[in-house]
Amino acid sequence: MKRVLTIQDISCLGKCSLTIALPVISALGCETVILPTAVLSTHTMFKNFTVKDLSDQIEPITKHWEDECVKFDAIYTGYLGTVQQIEQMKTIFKTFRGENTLIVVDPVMADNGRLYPAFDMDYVKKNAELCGQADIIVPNITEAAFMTGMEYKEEYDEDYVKTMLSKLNDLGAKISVLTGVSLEKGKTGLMGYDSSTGEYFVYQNRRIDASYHGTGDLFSSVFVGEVMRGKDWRDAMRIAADYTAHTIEVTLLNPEKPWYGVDFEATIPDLLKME
Ligand code: PXL
Repeated sequence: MKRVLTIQDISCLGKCSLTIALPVISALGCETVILPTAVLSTHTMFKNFTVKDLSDQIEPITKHWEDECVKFDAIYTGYLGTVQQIEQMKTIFKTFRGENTLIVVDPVMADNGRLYPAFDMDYVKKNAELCGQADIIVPNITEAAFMTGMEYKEEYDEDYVKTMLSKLNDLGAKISVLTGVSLEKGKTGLMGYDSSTGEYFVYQNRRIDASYHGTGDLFSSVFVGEVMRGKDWRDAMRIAADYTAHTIEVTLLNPEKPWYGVDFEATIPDLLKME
């Protein structure tokens, strides 16, 4: 069985980061090892959330794993809290990166043209450095604009996305995938670039006019799980995009109208059948 280490916060209520990554990657048949970077009462879109930073636990926990000679097939990082934690990720990559360990960095820090609360340009710079150490990065357009210094645009053409991918590639990851890329009216999806082949990959899906928290984490978790199941990265991306869109549609039908996260629990059985 593949073993995946995922490093992100736990938002106790809110359906994002580890409360998505753990069930989803496990459902895809991987042993999922978690390293929580902080415990929050809810994600940061709620008001008055509490935060307990766990930076001081990262070193002793990983030291114990090192002593136990633990190996990982993949390491996937998501929302981190501080510049110091990004530095800690670099050490973890160095310590646990085996010949075949896939490192996926989702530089979660911004959306819709804006940084999330508590992040600044220093954090952006450090995240760009961390991306440089990954095999695959999956920023959205906002995160990529911040990391590359490009202007954030809501309307753009393929050339804008290609330039952004080329600048992302300069950060140093092997494969860069931009999420939330809309190249046709009524569609959205992704565009990726593989530096080892010079190939682009585009996938466009129906655009759903709804935005929920945690859908980026859902996308990345499915992607990591599917790659671990043996899928090519392009197929894994397509499945992750289709599944995320399907889950948003199912959530929109929920008469309780959940606002803070999607009903991925209802769609996991569908995920397991997707090809
Ligand atoms: O889904 C990304 C995410 C993860 N963790 C926390 C967040 C967010 C987005 O805002 O607040 C704590």
